[in-house]
Amino acid sequence: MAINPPRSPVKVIDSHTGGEPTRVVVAGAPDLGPGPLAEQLECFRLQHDGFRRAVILEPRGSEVLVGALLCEPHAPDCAAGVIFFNNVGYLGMCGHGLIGLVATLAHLGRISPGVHRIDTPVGVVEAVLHPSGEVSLTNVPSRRTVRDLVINVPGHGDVRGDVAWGGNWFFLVSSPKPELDLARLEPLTRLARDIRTALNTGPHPEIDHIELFGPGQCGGDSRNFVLCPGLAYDRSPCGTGTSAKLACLAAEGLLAEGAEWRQESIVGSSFRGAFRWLDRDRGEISPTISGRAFVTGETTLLFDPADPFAAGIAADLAT
Ligand code: PYC
Repeated sequence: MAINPPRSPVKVIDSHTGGEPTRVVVAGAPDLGPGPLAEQLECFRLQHDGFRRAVILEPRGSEVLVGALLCEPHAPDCAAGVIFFNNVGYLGMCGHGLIGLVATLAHLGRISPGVHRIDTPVGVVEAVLHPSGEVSLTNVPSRRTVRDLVINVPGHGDVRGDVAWGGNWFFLVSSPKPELDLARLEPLTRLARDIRTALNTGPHPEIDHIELFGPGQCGGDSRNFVLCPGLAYDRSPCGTGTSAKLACLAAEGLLAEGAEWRQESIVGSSFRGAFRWLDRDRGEISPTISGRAFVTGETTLLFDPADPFAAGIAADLAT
């Protein structure tokens, strides 16, 4: 695996969606070829992982950032292709990141209000950029795969929840329901991390996001705390996590097709969600998530060959 940092400048545009940052690489990215996005992701992972690390890890980035590499779309009629990445690897899809990407393309004057198809490694996502700046994305088909799983989590006892796909794999915890307050980030992170370890070392190695729920506190139907793969928590309500939530609500008959669901994040930001049935028998839905992103900066990242931290700071890079 190649972990050399880039040598040339890399232009990025930063934004946040409901408080969660996205860093879109707009120039200086490696060429991943014209193949399907899943193939381009493999090329990125195997040949250019040093690029991911240098752009997203400290000291140029942080574990909170999600990166978005603009690439050649492969599916027909797409305005762009995108591969999302973070401090520990790659994401199939990213809802807040897709909204950030659309806001960034609008900021660059590359798209205007209307419908835009975006190619991702897990399928095509359709985004509507509204004249107000709000973005509604129709995510990849989502579904609940396991209902009411009970798992013993050392130090916490029995934990119950559903497994669902919303573009990433989620465990949506129904019990316990801890108090979701920003002042409690440490115990919430510990609980979610321990749940993930129990799932990953047991029956569900694929699950990389854990979603805890409580009552809405700012007018939403529900508040969540989402633990991301690299142990940061999502400041936004998590677009793929909200898609997974909609799949569970649909399967359980708790939300009608077309009805609105307001999902709040732990920082109090919110996404509006709704779904359309694709296949009731398979529990497959098409979720739509709406939110807004704001551009926060335009930066040129520089990589001095003499910089001992040009490749980023990570345990496996320590000297
Ligand atoms: O919005 O889907 C999302 C997301 C995934 C990880 C962080 N945000």
